[in-house]
Amino acid sequence: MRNCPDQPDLPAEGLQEGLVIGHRGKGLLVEDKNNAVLLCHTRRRLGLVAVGDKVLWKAEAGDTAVVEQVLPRFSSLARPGARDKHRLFAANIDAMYIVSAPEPDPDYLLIDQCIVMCEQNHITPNLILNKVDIASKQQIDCLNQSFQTYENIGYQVFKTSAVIGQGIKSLETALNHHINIFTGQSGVGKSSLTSVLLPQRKIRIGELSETSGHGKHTTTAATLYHLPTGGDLIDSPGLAVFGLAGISQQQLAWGYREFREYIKLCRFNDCKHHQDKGCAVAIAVESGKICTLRYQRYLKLSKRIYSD
Ligand SMILES: Nc1nc2c(ncn2[C@@H]2O[C@H](COP(=O)(O)OP(=O)(O)OP(=O)(O)O)[C@@H](O)[C@H]2O)c(=O)[nH]1
Ligand SMILES: [Mg+2]
Ligand SMILES: [Zn+2]
Repeated sequence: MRNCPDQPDLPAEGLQEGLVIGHRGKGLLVEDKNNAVLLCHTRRRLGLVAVGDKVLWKAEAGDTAVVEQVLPRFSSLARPGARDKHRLFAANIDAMYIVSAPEPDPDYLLIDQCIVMCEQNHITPNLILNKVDIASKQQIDCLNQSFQTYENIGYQVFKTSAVIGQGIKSLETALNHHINIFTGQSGVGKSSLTSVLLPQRKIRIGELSETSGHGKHTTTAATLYHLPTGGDLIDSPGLAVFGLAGISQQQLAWGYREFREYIKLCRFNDCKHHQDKGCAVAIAVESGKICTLRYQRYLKLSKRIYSD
């Protein structure tokens, strides 16, 4: 049964609100109002659905349930998929925590891509440097310097260890009452941190491959958990590249927040901030007001995505 057009806010008969907390094969795990989890299938016409989506579902004959409608989202994250189709990654998130570790080596290009996607989608990006327990003094000095760049432009950095519990309290406080997602490379400890924050849940954690030091993609699908202190946390599979699904050159530059005050001073409106004449961003880099490494990564992404 359809909604009555005069009462668009009332769900049609038999429809109930639910929250998508995970995927199972082609089905969706939907939590109902009483926190019971149902396995639902979806209508073909439904379009993209992601973890974090609020949906309307209804029971069907024979103990099955179907998702009929996706409710409007306040934010969404997409990744490029096969044949240029975007894959929805998560919905209704307000904060992202990009997790890195001393091992595997941090991928700053990936961090920057995640930040750009957040800036574009009104999601607050934060950084976590996990596994501080295994870093040597020399490694820590070097990592501190790299992460300081992000703190200098206003992003919060949490230094944690899922093994010895360092930094977990302040992370927990920051996550409180928000809808958060952990992203980052495979093997950095997203699921381990999730597990420490949700001690009552059993979450699969991977072993680092001894030869490469890289993870093995232990987490294969995003899952939403309710935090005991309030708010939600989505643990997601490891990323190699985030991709910048559907964003323009201007949006990419805007996603580098420290460029913004200079972008408006560039001589040309359509400045790409490469080697353009009168580019205020490039001048700010030369005079040390913008971190050269961040700028170089911007150039790399920009040329990769928009090479004419
Ligand atoms: N020493 C140390 N090891 C850690 C820490 N956090 C995680 N690990 C280890 O790192 C490995 C990978 O941890 P996971 O939590 O599975 O990593 P992940 O980011 O969820 O990986 P994917 O699911 O593949 O994306 C496991 O062997 C963990 O025990 C930490 O703080 N310190
Ligand atoms: Mg994992
Ligand atoms: Zn410019």
